[in-house]
Amino acid sequence: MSEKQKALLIAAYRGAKELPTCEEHLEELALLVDTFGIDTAAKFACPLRKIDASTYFGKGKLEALVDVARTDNIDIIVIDEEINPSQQRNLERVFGRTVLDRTEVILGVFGQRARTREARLQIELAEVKYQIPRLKRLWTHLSRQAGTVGGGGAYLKGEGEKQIELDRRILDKKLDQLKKEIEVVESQRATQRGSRQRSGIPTFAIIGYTNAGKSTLLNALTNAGVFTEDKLFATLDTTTRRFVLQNNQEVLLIDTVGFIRKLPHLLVAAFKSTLEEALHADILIHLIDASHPMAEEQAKTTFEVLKELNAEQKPIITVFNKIDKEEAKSNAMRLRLVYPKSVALSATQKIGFDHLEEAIVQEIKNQRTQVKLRIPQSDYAIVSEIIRLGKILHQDYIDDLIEIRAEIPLFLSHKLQKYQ
Ligand SMILES: Nc1nc2c(ncn2[C@@H]2O[C@H](COP(=O)(O)OP(=O)(O)OP(=O)(O)O)[C@@H](O)[C@H]2O)c(=O)[nH]1
Ligand SMILES: [Mg+2]
Repeated sequence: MSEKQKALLIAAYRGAKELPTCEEHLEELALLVDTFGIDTAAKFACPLRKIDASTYFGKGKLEALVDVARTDNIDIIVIDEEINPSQQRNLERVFGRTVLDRTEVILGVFGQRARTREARLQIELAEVKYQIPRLKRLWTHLSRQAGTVGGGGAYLKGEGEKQIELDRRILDKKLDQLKKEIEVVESQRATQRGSRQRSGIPTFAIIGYTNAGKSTLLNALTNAGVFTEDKLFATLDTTTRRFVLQNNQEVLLIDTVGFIRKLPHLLVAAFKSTLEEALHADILIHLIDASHPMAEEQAKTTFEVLKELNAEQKPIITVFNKIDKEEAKSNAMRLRLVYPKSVALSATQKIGFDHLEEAIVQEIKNQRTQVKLRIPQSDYAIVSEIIRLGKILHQDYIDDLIEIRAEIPLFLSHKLQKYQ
């Protein structure tokens, strides 16, 4: 059995005021790295005034970091910043160790955890896209390994270039192939979604930062049996369950993949596809871990990702979770200033579920849609209900039918389906 690799985590901060945040970010990176299967041996918050074009960190700082790596017997360096391929290569040379950046770790975690075929394809696509500009680095790795076995990195320069060219062609081909496969899976899913939408049941997607408790909430409400754990990205695939409210109204709840700060652009596309389902929901339930010291930043991140996915206009129910925890009490007060209309609950203790249901019922009432109906004059009672609850935009009489175009609450449109 090989022992777990030991990592040194590095995050940068600009001014002293940023230091506490930087330390929180290192905590989160440690969780990510742990999820990936690497031990954290040391964490380093590194002051950074100016980014060095070739090695990201300046010379003086790097010397200190290399020292840490040596004395702590570090195997891998993990950097919480976006470093470009050549900086990464240069850093590996300076450290004499593998240097991973945040994107690579997140990709790795996703790769390990993706279960459905579509999620796997999306991650593979992101991986290939990540690798292409880094072929040179991969090749450096290989020659270093070869050097330790065979003697002196036996490749000639020209051969390396040729190999990179070859690899690039292989990856390009793979890229095309993956894109094609994804297209097929996506069109299949669009068909499934179509049939669900026609069923007309209001859908709610539970979204939020990773580890907020989304799956726990879905399980508590519906016995969905979704896997949950105190690590990041426990969920990568969406799960949909029926949920019957106390007033017997049926809704669909969707559990989704969690968001994270500095989500690599490469992965936004992968997210987008696994989140399609959720993005088509009528209403979003934004779950915030109110006990987390970075709850506000996490909520902000969620909105940023929503924006990137063009879904920030959806109606949102804001929910503070984990209020059973002591830390949540003081945080909740601060959060409430930012999100005055919110529901507080505990998914594990099943406290506050009534309030969530009320908010759900209210949102269903608020939902509106435009419909075109043909109603027999004998059913005139329905027309007066439409007038009472909605807004008639146009009406016409054809024989003994009334033809109406109206804006009505969504719940009513389900009731009127037979007239559409
Ligand atoms: N104390 C407390 N812990 C909770 C509560 N809700 C969830 N948790 C814990 O928080 C951790 C994460 O829960 P998950 O349901 O996996 O979180 P998630 O949002 O689905 O996370 P990802 O799928 O990774 O995005 C688990 O260890 C849960 O037991 C709560 O109300 N109170
Ligand atoms: Mg989950």
